[in-house]
Amino acid sequence: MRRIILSTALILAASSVLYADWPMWGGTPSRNMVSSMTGLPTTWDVKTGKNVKWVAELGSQSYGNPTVANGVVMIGTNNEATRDPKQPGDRGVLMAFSEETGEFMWQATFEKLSSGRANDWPYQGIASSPLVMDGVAYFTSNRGQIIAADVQGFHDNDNDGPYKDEKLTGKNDLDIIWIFDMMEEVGAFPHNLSNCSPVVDGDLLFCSTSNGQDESHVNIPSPKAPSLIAVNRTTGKLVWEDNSVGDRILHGQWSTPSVGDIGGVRQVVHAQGDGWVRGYEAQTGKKLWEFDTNPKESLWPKTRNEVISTPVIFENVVYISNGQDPEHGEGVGHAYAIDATKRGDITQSGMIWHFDKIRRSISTAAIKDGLIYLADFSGFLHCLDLKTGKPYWTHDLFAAIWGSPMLINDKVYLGDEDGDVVVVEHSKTFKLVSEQNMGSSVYATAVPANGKLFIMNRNQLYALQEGAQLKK
Ligand SMILES: [Ca+2]
Ligand SMILES: [Ca+2]
Repeated sequence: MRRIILSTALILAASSVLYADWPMWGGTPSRNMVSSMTGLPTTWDVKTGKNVKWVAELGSQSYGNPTVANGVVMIGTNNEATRDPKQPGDRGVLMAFSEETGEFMWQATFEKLSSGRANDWPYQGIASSPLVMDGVAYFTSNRGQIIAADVQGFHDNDNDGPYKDEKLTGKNDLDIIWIFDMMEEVGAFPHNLSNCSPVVDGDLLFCSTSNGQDESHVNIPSPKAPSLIAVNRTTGKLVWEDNSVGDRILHGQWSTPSVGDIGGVRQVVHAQGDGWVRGYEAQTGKKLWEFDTNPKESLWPKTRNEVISTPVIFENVVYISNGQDPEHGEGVGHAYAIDATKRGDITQSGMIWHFDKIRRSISTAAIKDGLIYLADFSGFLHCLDLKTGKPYWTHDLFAAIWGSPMLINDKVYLGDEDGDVVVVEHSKTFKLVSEQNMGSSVYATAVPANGKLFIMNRNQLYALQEGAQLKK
């Protein structure tokens, strides 16, 4: 495997850049949906091919978000594009493409769990975005496993280990380094689908177990299983686990953890199945604080929410919105700025602001220049003052929003269920730059990498580049 130092990409990302990878969900461990990349297209046309560099065919439903690193684009989807007849039927699939050409490189396929929709919803595929570090891609399979795999697969003519028991070792197959099975090792019972996009601090990799209810939506089969685990990223062995939630899981656990320095302490921050957000000392797992994102009088499932969006860490403050599974439809939501230097139950003491004009949200925040962008499942994009939470403007996209606003240089990109992607000015005053349709629902977040913009719809991945023209 090729060893590439991640810190290079992070240093580049700090200033205005043309070239930087997007090596994880959110680009960096703090998960702030921003990039200083310049020169990306603000208009394109998938029908005429204007500013389209390449397009790759995915399965029929794609909920993983692209990761771009080491010249490879990885993306989670299902197996309806069956690329290998030896791996037929409904499976979770991670596909890897050449970043430059869009050429298919390799895929990981995982058969569905025999327990069915309770743990592994039919046709939903892999919903994790890989984290790439030192040439290794870490992601969660639909079978509740954390997988460490070689980004170059078998293209390097080397079966990387310790895991060497791959049944398929062709050029298009997955080269596994280790597997941590969260269902076997820590007894997790993922509700509907495991989806965590891992994050790393030092030697530790953090992942949500997606532990939740069974199909009765009452019973929690594994109340003693952790919500959050830390494993050694080299060996794949468990280092610490936390189960602050216990039997209070409202539904599932689909939020993904973030890492950052808060008040001089390296913290991993995770939103959990009881609707609380918790901060831990990253290396030890010691719980430092917890914050309830629901008003005390709220009632599940009408007004009380779980948290599906990812916490964003920015200058000692954690920003989070709550919401529910899209299947539950629209409803009231809440967004908060939380002072994560406080300790204990900080629901009162740590609340900097509370924005209750947001609806249920599964989107993650973008923060820059004293502004915060939030989106909700009812189709609204909100621009607020970062310090006070006071709204500057709200824009109605007229369709459900699953993805997150992505702020690239001075433009905000956001897609919706109708397949429209809007581009708006990064400004206290609303100004629409453009709107283009991608041909089918856009559930993912636009991803900037190395002068290109990656946008996926349900079944296709587009690489957009200024001046490119896709031949039709
Ligand atoms: Ca290899
Ligand atoms: Ca291997």
